[in-house]
Amino acid sequence: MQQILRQFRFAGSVECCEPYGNGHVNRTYHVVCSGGAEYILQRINRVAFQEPVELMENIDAVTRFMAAQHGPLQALRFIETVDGGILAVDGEGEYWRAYDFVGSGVCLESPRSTGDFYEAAIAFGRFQMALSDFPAASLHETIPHFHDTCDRIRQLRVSVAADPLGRVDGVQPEIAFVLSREQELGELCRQLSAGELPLRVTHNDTKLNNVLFDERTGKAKCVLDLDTVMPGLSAYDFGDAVRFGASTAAEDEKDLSKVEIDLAMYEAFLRGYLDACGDVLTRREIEVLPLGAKIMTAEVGMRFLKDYIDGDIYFSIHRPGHNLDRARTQLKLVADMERKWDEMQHILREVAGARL
Ligand code: ADP
Ligand code: GN1
Ligand code: MG
Repeated sequence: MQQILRQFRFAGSVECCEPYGNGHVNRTYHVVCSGGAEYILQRINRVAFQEPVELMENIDAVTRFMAAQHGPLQALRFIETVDGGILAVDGEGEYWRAYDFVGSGVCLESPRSTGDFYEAAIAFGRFQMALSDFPAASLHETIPHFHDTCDRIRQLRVSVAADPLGRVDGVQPEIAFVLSREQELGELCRQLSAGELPLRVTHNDTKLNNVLFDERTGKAKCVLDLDTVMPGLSAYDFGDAVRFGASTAAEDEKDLSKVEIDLAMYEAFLRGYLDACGDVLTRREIEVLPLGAKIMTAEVGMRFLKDYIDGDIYFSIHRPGHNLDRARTQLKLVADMERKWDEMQHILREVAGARL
């Protein structure tokens, strides 16, 4: 670790460097220096991100673009390395980066109130608006086919066929749940390829803990975790946020009876998202927002399931069966959305009003 810490131009000598946050993909540390300067240091996950240089080019360009706008969201800022770059490589060939620590802030694992979730929606909606003129063609695809749900189903089938650890027998109901919905889960891919939905520059990983709230005002202050900023659909950002933040239980809850979609949270996010970016969304984009919630939830469910079958290669796990527990909560949420589908549509019509 010392070897990595020495490679960044931190203000002062490093006094403390400790694991930080609840991300599933990168390895994150909080660094405190003499004099009080604080940083986030991250080891980039090479299973997820095969082209770290391109990944960093994306984030660097996006954060600079946002900083130049002086908008309400604070832009992340990379710390330079001693040789003037933004990436450091350790003795094992792992890639590291550092950011200014955004202070006086808090990341939430679940909204404390509908007000929190409304604020998160404002942040992701504003984030999308801030990037509406960003040159999308200059962005690298950091994870090819990231939200291509049809391809995710194909990948699940490949893992099921390979069954490297003999885990498939134990997850037949979960596999059947996904495959029996294949047609509907492919709906956003189909509408995108048919040109019925516009590609925008989206965040693509809109978990609540990727927003930092100002501790004092309770307003969203900064959007974090820009690894997957790429051309995408508004329904991806809306849907992924709802699947995480509008669940009544944690993403890895073992007791599935506790897992439901909270319609008050869904409504709060819908209001915030439309307040922030509703004026630019097409009618069709607004119509498919509930479908986005269902498809993104099923998609993450099948990704957790695939990773469980593969032997827990992609997502960090903290206990045996962790990815299976996560997969099950997501599929339970999908089932609950199906039960509440008419209400979800009704809330959409109420909130969107004349926009539909
Ligand atoms: P992962 O891709 O693994 O989810 P993130 O970039 O989301 O990694 O970082 C993990 C956590 O670290 C975030 O949820 C947040 O709590 C914290 N974090 C990340 N960047 C910053 C930052 N610049 N300032 C303050 N906290 C941060
Ligand atoms: C990962 O990196 P993190 O923890 O914010 C994943 C998302 C999943 C999420 C599930 C790059 O998000 O796609 O929805 O876990 N990020 C990547 O919790 O794969
Ligand atoms: Mg994250």
